[in-house]
Amino acid sequence: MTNNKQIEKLSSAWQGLIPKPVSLEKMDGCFCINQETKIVIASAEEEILKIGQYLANLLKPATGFPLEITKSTNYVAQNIISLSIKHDPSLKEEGYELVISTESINLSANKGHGLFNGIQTLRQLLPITIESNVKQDGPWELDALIVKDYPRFSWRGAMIDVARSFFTVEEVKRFIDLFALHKINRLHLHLSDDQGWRIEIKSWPELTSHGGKCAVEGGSSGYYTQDQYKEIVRYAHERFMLVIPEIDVPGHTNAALSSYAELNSDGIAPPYFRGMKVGFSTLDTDKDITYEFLTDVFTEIASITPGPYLHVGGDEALSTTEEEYSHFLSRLETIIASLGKTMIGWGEVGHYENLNSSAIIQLWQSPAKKDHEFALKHGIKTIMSPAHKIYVDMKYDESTHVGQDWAGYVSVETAYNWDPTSVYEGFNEEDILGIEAPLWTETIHNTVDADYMYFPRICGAAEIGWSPKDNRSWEEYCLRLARLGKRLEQLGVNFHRSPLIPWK
Ligand code: TNX
Repeated sequence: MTNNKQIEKLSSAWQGLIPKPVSLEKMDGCFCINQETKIVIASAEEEILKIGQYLANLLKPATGFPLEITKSTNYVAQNIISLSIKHDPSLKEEGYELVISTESINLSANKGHGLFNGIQTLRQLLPITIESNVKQDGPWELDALIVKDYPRFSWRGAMIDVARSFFTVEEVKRFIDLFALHKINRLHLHLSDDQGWRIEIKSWPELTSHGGKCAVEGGSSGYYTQDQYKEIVRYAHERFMLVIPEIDVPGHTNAALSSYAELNSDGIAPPYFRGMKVGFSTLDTDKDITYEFLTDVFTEIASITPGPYLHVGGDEALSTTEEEYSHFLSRLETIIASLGKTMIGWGEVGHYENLNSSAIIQLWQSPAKKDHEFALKHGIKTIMSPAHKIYVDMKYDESTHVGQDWAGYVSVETAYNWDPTSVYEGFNEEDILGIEAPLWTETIHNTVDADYMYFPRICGAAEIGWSPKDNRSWEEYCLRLARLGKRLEQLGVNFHRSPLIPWK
C-alpha cells in the first residue's frame, strides 16, 4: 500500500472525528436509529435527564423522530440509546465510553460532562444530514464500534473580543453550539477595551450608556445587560462550557475613561477611540477611585458569574510604569481574592514580582519576550495562546480579506502542527492547563468573517487540547478535516477552504 493509501485508511478508521478520540475499535455491523428507538436514562438525576433531552432535541429536526426518553435501570437492551453514569477513574471528569452494537448504543461516563462529550462524538458519527433543521431521509446508520475517550487538557477554550466589535447574544449562542461540537469547554469573553464597554455595571451606568455606544471603525457597538449575560452563561453551562469574563485593565481602558472623567489623572474624559493602536490608555494607579471602580465592576460581574475565574487582562499596559503596574496588580489581586475568585491575566501579569501562585497566566507573546520565564518562576499554571500559532485573527496567508499579520500568517497547518509543551521552553505538561484560541475583532465585524477566521483553525485547536499528542499527525488530520468540511457546510459555517486540505 502506498503511504497515501495508508493514511487514507487510517483516517477513515477514525471516522472523521475531530477531536480524535483516545481509542476507537471498530466491530462488525451497524446500528440504525429509527422512530422506535428510545433514549434510556439509567438515573433519575435531573442533569442526566436534561442531557437526554439535549440528545433528543439534537436528533429530532433531521430525523423527524420524537424520540421517547425513558427512565429505567433494567430496560430491555434493544433499540435503545442508553445514557448512564459509572465509576471508571481512567475516564476522569470529562471522558466517556461509547459502545455501539447492532442492538443498541450505550454511552456511559463518570459525569454529565462526559455524557455530553460522548453525544458530540455520536453526532459526528452520524450522517452529516443530521445537522439539518428540516427532515431528511435516513437511514441513520452508525458503524458498530467502541470509543473510549478523555481529554489531555482540562482547558480547551475559545475567546471572542466583543469589545472592538459587538456580537449579539444570539450570535454568541451559535458559536457556543459550534464550539461544543468539538468539545471546547471554555468561552472567554473579552468584554472591555479602548473601543467599547460591553457589560452592564449597575453602579457605573455610563460605562454602557456612553462606553457601549462606541466600536472600532466599521464595527458594531452594543452591550449585554446583566440578564443577557446571565443568559449566555446559562446557555453555555447547559453545554458544559464555562464563561470567563474579562475586564481588561489597567490599559485598554479608553471606553471606561471616556465614560467617567474622574477616572482620568487630569480629570478630563477623552473622546471615543475607534482606531486600532494599543497601549495609550491607562487607569490612574494612584487614585482611590480607580480601586472603588474595580471593586464595583468585579463585584457585580462576580455575582453573575458562577465559574471560579475572573480575567483581568493586564496586557500592553504601555502607559504605566513598572512600579505603577506592580502597585496596581497587588491591589487588584486583593479585590479578586476577596470575591473568592481565581485571577487570570495575560502574560504580562507575570512581571509583577509578588503575583500569587494561585493566579493563572495566559501566554500569548512570542517566546522571545520571555513572559513564560516569569510564569515559570512563579510556579504558575498557564493557558497557552501563542499568537503565532493560535491567534485566529491572524490572516491564513496574504490573500485573507480580513485579519492582521503582526504575529505572521497562521495557516491551517500552522494552527494544527504545534504542541502546548514545546512553544515555550521549560514547561511540563502539569504546568499547562490547556489552550485557548482568541479572535480579536479589530477587522472582523460579523459572523460571516468570524466563522471564516475561527473555522477550521478552531477544530485543530480543539484537537490539540483534547487528543493524545502521539495520536496526532498533520497528514491524517487533513483527511478527517476534509470530511468535517461537509458537516460545517451543512451547519452553515463559512469556513476557510484552505488549499492545504483535500475537501470532499
Ligand atoms: C494583541 S493579545 C492584543 C490585543 C489585540 C491583538 C490583535 C493581547 C493580549 N493583546 O489587544 O487585539 O493583539 O491581534
